[in-house]
Amino acid sequence: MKIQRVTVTPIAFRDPPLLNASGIHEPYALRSIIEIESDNGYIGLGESYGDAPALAIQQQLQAQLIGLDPFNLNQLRAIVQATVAANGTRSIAGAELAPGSHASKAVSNAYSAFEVAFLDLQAHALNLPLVDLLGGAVRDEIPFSAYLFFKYAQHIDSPYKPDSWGEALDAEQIVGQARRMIETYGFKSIKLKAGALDPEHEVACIKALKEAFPGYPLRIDPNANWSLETAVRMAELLGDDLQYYEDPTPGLENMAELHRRTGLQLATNMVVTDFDEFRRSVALNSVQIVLADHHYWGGLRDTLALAKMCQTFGLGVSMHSNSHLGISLMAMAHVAAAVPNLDYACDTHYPWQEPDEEVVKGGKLPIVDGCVKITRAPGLGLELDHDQLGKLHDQYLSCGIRQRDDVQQMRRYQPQWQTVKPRF
Ligand code: GKR
Ligand code: MG
Repeated sequence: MKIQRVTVTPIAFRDPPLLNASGIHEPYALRSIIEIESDNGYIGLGESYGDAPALAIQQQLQAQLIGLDPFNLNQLRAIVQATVAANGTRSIAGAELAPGSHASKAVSNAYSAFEVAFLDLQAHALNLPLVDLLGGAVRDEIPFSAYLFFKYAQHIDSPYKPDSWGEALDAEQIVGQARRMIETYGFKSIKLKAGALDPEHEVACIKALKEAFPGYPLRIDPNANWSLETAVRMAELLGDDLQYYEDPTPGLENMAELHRRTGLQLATNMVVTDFDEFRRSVALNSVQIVLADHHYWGGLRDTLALAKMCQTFGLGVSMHSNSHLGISLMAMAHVAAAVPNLDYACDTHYPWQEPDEEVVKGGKLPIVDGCVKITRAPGLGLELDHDQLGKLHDQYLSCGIRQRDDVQQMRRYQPQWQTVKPRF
């Protein structure tokens, strides 16, 4: 079996005005959709970062993959490494909240983008679900958490009508957002994206969530926007309210010190983002839970390797997300299905994407009782809707955004906005 067609299509979809440590989401989020076809007619799908640097590498790789055996993942990796090396690396300002766009992750994110499509193609050819190529499913229902954001009601100079979620800035609005997420999707745990407003206010919102949803595991994620002292102070206020404390403060050393001082379980998608950081984190005991993300950890098989390392060193494992569509969700679900030590519900931004903006046939994938179910259908079990793909590609062409920039977007609201880390 040989690869005879590779298509990389950048798309843009509507994204709500969600607040975070850097600033605010732009009106459109970018992704790339990858289609690989074999000479015997099978198709494999992938979804990855659509930001300009990531996209440029994916597009450079397209032609080089023609003629390759889709089972030869080592050759794929070698081609990706050689292509990235030939390009040199550029450091990208402000990419820390979209780690896949960071220059240091160029190989792992480009490899991952195609690895998922290669595995999907392999699984189609073998008439097996993709998870069977990852060792088989230890579960077929993968739990996700309700991922809450502070948000404005609409984007400044919005190019489209406001989303249906409305403003969420105070505790009552955040509880309302959680209630709608839980009623619609059945989530059993809650994560609050923090680092955007005053820390005491964000902690008060956690308290309100605790009161409104007794027994629900809670997490707060300020994306390293709190100093060590602020993180310690907030830990005192939080007491034992949290299931885990996600990236409150920057750096492996600060996280280690915070754990020493508070004893709280710390999780991260910021200080452990590759195997070298993993090694340093273990030496310092910086984090107790690693949030994996196959998009920048080097694909589904490297995510399994990460999970194994977590098990070896007694760390918990779960999953991080960025704004994404259904191919990514299903890839996350298949790898999560194969991780025996998946200890926590995974993150997903999926509820924030609009129902008319999915690129897979059948529209948005269901999340029921807080879980995504994987089936015995071949591969990821998905097919592309080419009309939808074309529509979202046109939107990419017309939206003008080529690289996520939450800082610049925030300057449209507050012209003096600076990148200060930590801000609080
Ligand atoms: O979408 O604003 C966002 C998040 O802050 C995202 O960029 C983070 O990468 O969800 C992520 C996280 O858990 O840190
Ligand atoms: Mg995080």
